[in-house]
This record gives sequence, C-alpha cells and structure tokens, in this order.
Amino acid sequence: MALTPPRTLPPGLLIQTGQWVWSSLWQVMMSQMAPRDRDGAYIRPASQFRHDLGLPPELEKTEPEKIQPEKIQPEKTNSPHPAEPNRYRLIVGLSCPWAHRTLVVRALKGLEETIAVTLVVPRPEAGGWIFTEPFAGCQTLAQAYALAQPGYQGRCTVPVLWDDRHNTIVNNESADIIRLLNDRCNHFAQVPQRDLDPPDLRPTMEDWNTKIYHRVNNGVYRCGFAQTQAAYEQACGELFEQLDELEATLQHQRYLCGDRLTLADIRLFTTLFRFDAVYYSLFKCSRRRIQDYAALGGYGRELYQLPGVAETCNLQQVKQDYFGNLFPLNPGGIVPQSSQSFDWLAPHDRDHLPLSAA
Ligand SMILES: N[C@@H](CCC(=O)N[C@@H](CS)C(=O)NCC(=O)O)C(=O)O
Repeated sequence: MALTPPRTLPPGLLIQTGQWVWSSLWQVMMSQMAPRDRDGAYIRPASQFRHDLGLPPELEKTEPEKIQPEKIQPEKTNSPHPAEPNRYRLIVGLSCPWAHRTLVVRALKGLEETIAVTLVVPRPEAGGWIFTEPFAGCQTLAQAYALAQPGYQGRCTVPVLWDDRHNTIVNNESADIIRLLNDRCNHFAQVPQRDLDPPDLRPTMEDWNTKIYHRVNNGVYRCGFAQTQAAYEQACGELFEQLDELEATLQHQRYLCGDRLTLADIRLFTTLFRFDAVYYSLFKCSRRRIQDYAALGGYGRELYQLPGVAETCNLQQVKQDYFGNLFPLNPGGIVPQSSQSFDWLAPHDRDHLPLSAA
C-alpha cells in the first residue's frame, strides 16, 4: 500500500519562519538574561550592596588597619554590622561560581560553626532564585532583597552576606565578602592564622584579579553570553590566552602569588572547577579543557583537596543548574553526560613546588 507523504510546509519556508521566530525570541531573552553592549558583548551589572563589617570596639585598637577594597563603603567604626559570631549568614546557590568563592573561604578560615549558610536554587519561571526552605518570611531571593531595600530594582544575585539581627543585606559582591570573611572575622574563626589577603601580596593579587576577572571568571560568561560572532571570538581568544599564561606561571610556582595561597587563587579555582563540565560545552569554551593543562589541572586538584573545600563542591548540582536553567542557551534543558570527567581526587603532583610555612 502506498503511503501518503505527511502534509507539511515546504521545508525552506518552515526553516526560515522557525529561524526568524526563534532568533527574535532568543535576542529578547538574551538581552534580559545577559545585558550587552553595542557590539553584542556581555556586560555584568555591578553589585549594589557594598557594606563593610565593623570590628568589635576592643579589637579596633589591636588589629592592624587593612586596606579597604576599592568600592566597599568603609564603616569600620560604629558599623551597623559589627563582625560577631552567629549573626551573619551566606545566601548561596551551589552552582554559582561567585557564591562558591565565599563557601571556600568560610571553610578555609574555619567559620562553618559561626556563619550559617542558606541555600537557594534557580527557578527562572519564578523570576530567579528561590529558597529551598522559607527564609525570613520569604520564598524567593527577590523578596529578601525587597525586605533589605523596599523598591529594589537591580539584579537579585548570590552570594549575599545577610545580617540576621537587622534582617538585611550587608554585601552582595563576592570579591568583598571573601575579604570580609578573611579580614574581619578572625576573632571567632577557627583558623585565624591563615591570611588569604596578606598586605604584602596585595599588588600582585590585584594584578591577577584584574586579568582573571575579565578574561576567565567573567570571560567564560563573555563567551557563553556573546550575541555576535565577533564578541565570542574576542572573549574566547582572551580566555585561552589567559589560561596559557596561567599554565606557564603555575608550572614553576605553587600558587598565583608564589608560595602562599591567597584569595586570588580561590577566585580562579571556582571557575576552573566548573570549566570542563559546563563552560567547555554550554558556553563554547571549547578550545581545550582544564584537564588538558598539566599545571592548571594539578593546581585545581590541590585546591580541591585542601581540608573543607571538597565539601563545598557539587558538580552534579552545577551541571543541573546551568544546563537545566539557562533556557536561551539550552532550550531542551538536557543535562549532558560527561565523556571523561576529571578526577579531582587524583594526586595533584604539586609537592615539588615551594610552599610557605607561614
Ligand atoms: N558580582 C557578583 C556576581 C554574582 C552573580 O552574577 N551571581 C549570579 C549567579 S552565578 C546570579 O545570582 N544571577 C542572577 C541574576 O543575575 O538575576 C558577585 O561576584 O558577587
């Protein structure tokens, strides 16, 4: 029996219509999700809550004055947010690399008992992050932002450093929060002697931070959220140029600033951790994987294996959140299997490189 061919639009017209509808929608969704400049390059919006933690009065005289982070609002004296145990919490999503930085520093400083963690998960249909359990009467992170600042109009991002006493946001910029956890909480940290922000290394840290933020941390997003071929080429070129420089440095140096672990390393680590599983494919950072770089791979492993760090790392959640929720980049929401996943627990082979006893 002869089969009747299925009735359909001519493929050419179907494809043209589909392409037009989809690409128009894609542009609209991308411009909501990822603001861009005139050339189609992604621009990350600036964080809006930049308050400091004050030191208790008895410590102000003894603790050496530290350089303030560039944009943080200095409130060291009479701060409405004095650093105290069991008063602050971090609101984080486990997939977010910026939030992950704060969990790593909390672990390395031994602040797990005194700074709580509240988890959020992404729900784009609810307009962003939602709490896994209701928090301060809020179901969504946007409600918590509105509690902190009625009428708040900006992005509702994680991480958030939250003050439980005043039910408000102290700071929502990861670069600030990790400095506050390192510098301000030593009187109740279990590992106060570990200084991840040593004054003598700050200029070197800043040099790395500037390059790594633009080309790697935000660089992977600039690849993934690029809305033109030229913007993608630029971001991808800079990313891999920077990874090559990092590889060359880390071949003969234990950490970015020499023989001491600093916040600059933590900032790099959380991007490296997500690279092969997510950025390589979803964000098209596909020239090489981190596991293809001997020094960077070993360096990533060493950081992962530091006490307390592995407990902050959840690759399954990372994959689920990125592939499942960035609809314009992955409309089907399918989470891919990883071909050869990197073994974070394998020997890091970094013990021959000098390590400071400090
Ligand atoms: N500059 C911020 C960026 C934080 C950020 O972009 N977080 C993302 C998750 S990875 C977020 O919460 N995005 C929600 C949104 O933009 O609406 C920081 O480093 O703290």
